[in-house]
Order: sequence, then structure tokens, then C-alpha cells
Amino acid sequence: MNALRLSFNPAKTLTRVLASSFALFLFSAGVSAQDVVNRWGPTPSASSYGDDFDDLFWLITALVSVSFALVVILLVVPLIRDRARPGKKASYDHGTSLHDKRFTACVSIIVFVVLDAWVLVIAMEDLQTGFWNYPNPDNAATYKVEVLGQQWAWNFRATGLDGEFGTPDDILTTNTLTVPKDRPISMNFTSKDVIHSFFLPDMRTKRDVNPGSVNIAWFEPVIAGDFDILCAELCGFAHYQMYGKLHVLEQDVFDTWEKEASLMAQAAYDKNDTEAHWAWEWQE
Ligand SMILES: [Cu+2]
Repeated sequence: MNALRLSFNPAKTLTRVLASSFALFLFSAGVSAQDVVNRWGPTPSASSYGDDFDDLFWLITALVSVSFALVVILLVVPLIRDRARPGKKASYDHGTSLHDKRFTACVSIIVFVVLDAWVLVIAMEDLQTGFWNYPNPDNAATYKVEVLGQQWAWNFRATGLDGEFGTPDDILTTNTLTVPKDRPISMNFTSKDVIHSFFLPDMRTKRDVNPGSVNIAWFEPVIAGDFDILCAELCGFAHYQMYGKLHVLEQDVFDTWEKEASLMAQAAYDKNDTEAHWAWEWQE
């Protein structure tokens, strides 16, 4: 008779039910891991250093998800297993034994080393080889842009054909920035009024734009196309309107565009329009 008695383990049963319902949900929706990433993950990276940041993003997501799942299991299993029920008193302790203290210390050290130290080392490496690895300003391949933020628009200034800022052939645009593909784009930022934040999500680039100082950043676009320019700092009433487009062009298309834009700028130059004469000494 004993052999035939069905054993019912609530913790195991609950885990199985949850896991099979989730698998069934994914299966019935035809959802693969790639679909999940495509739908809820970031857009594909379009800059030379973007993939490094994405790898770190997914590593942190995986580490945090696994830790979260472990913590939930460690909480839920004893909650069900040791609960009070007819004929059984709830069992619990205060975690004060030497064994418990050792266990807590080990878990804390592992969490610190894996989740914090490891991630910090990779993040610093990515910053050194990518974000902080500024291109040589004297290299002819480096394309320079001055960015002036204001409530609520982005003003851009490129040197035009003469390679000098603050001259009549400078290419001035508002809320559109055109750059060549596969060349380092070096940027100087400042603001007319409040703090803004220049954000190119597809390039994995973001930089604060502060009044009274010039900040610098760079990126190298590796995909041609149109991308979003956003302001990532709540900068006032119409913050949401600080939206622009980044056009990344193949080198030959860019050359034609640059020549035309620079000649048009020179023809339209008005020496009395002092509002348009913002420009500064290039900062490195
Ligand atoms: Cu802004």
C-alpha cells in the first residue's frame, strides 16, 4: 500500500507548472530568444564600438536575470516546503548559526566578484578601447562637428571645404547632421542655455551638453542610413521636441553633398547675421 501512495511535493509541482506554462506560452506565440531581443532589445548597433557596449549590456542582463531567478527560488521553495499545514508546524530559523553566516558570506563575495568586479573590469576596458579612445584630431580622416544645444533644438556646424571653423563656408544645419560612413566623427558640444544631453542611441553615444564649457565625444558610423538624434536630459517644456536626424552617407555621396552644402553656405553667408556666427576654438 505504501508503495502506491502518491507523493505530492508542492514546491516541485509549482516549479514544474510555472516552467511548462512559460514554455507553452513561448511555443504557442512562436517566440524565439531572437524575437524577444528584436522586439524588446535595443536597435542594432551602428558604430564601431557599439557591439562592445551591447555585449556588456547582455552580460549584465543575463547575470541579473539568473541572480533574480535564484533569489526567487530560494525564497519560494522554503516558503512552500516549510509552511504550516494540518499536523505540521511551520519550521523556520533566524539564520544565526555559523553555517548560515558562512553561507551568507560566500554568496556575498561571489555576487560582488561576479556581478560588480567582473562587470567593472569589462566596462573600463570598453571605455579605454572605445568611448575614451579619441581619434587623432590631426588625422585628415577625422570629421569634426561643433554642436550647440538650445531650448529646444540642435545646431550643427561643420567646417565646409576649407577645414576651418568660423568661416563663411561653414555648413550650418538645425536638427539634421550629415556625416560620412567609416570615418571617426569628432564632436565638440556646448549649450546656449540649460544642460542638454546629445544622444545617438544607434551609435551607443551620449554626452552631456553644458552651458559655459565644451565637452567632447566621438563615434564611427559603420552603417549608412538615417538615425535618431535625441536629447536625453529633461531640459524644459519642449524637451520632447529636441529630435533630429543623423544622415550617414557613403564617402562618395558625402563628398558631393559636402561640396554643394559648403558652396551654398558661402553664397548665403550674411556677415550681419551675428546670431549665426557662433563657433569656437576646437577643443581636444
Ligand atoms: Cu535638451
